[in-house]
Amino acid sequence: MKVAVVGATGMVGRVMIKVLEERKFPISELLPVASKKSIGKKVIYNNQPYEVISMEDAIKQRPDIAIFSAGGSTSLEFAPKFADVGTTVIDNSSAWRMHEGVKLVVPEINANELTTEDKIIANPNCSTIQLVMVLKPLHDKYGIKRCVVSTYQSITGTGVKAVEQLRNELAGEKGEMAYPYPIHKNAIPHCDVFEENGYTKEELKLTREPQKILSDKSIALTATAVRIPVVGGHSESVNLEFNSDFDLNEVRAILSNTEGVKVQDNPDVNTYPMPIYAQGKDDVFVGRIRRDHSQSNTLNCWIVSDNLRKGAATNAVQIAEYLLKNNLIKNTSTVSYEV
Ligand code: 11C
Repeated sequence: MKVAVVGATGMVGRVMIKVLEERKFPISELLPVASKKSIGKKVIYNNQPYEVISMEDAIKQRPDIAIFSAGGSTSLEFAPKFADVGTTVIDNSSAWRMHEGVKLVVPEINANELTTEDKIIANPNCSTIQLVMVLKPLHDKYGIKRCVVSTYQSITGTGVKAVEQLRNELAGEKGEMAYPYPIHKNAIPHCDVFEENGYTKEELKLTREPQKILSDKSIALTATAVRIPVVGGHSESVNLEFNSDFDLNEVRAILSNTEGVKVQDNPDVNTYPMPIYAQGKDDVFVGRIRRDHSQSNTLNCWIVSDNLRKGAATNAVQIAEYLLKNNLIKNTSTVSYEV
């Protein structure tokens, strides 16, 4: 496979190249792509340096797959151009996720929807992916009526600039601010931009994307997204109301048997998921599983995952692996995408 990684020098792009290498994705040619200021820089893949090239040069080379992590406007402009030359695009931005005709895929849940016609495939938001990995098996069993989620999100979700901001604050130095306030010793209830309805875009992703991935618009979701000074992953406090009652041990058993999910839940010995231990891992960790006694059929839990891996790079590479395994990559295109 000839694979382009668009946004190769960014925070997700670098993890993407590492995950492609770790999972031994069969790459005959790697095309690292980045913005003009990074052209000519080198990225390391399998101990070899690869020169960063421009978007135009990558399109000319008609890669089989292009994995985008370069922001929404870049994806909106360039994903259709790759699709036009027959490349299958896996896009990490929010640009295409809610487009009709673009699949929003978490491989463990809905990769079976993919066909050779899908030339732009959307990777969900990081906080959505870890949420739906837990929601899906419980929805299948008990039917989720309502989900209330509050997030505690890693600064790596914002990118290099936010990591720099925290570093500067810790060193007592001045520098560029990724957030409108200090992040050290703080919790900022503001991830992504505010919409007119008072919610942030991140909160709206968390309410809309799960319905699309689970193909069920009847699930009611509401979210509050908060940025905290943490780097290992996103954490989520989740309250789930089901259509039917459940047994706590059965819930633990269902989640323990779910591929990609690990239960860490033993309060007697202080066992629960935490971002410091989720960092660098591909699983979604769930714990603090307990009944909400304030109303019937309701459960509380705590979900943690590395937002740069399962929340971004790993999920995208798993999509690529599924396409390859099921012979769904054909380097021709009859589909056109309208922005
Ligand atoms: C965050 N979830 O942590 C975001 C980062 O829509 O893919 C990814 C933004 C997106 O702020």
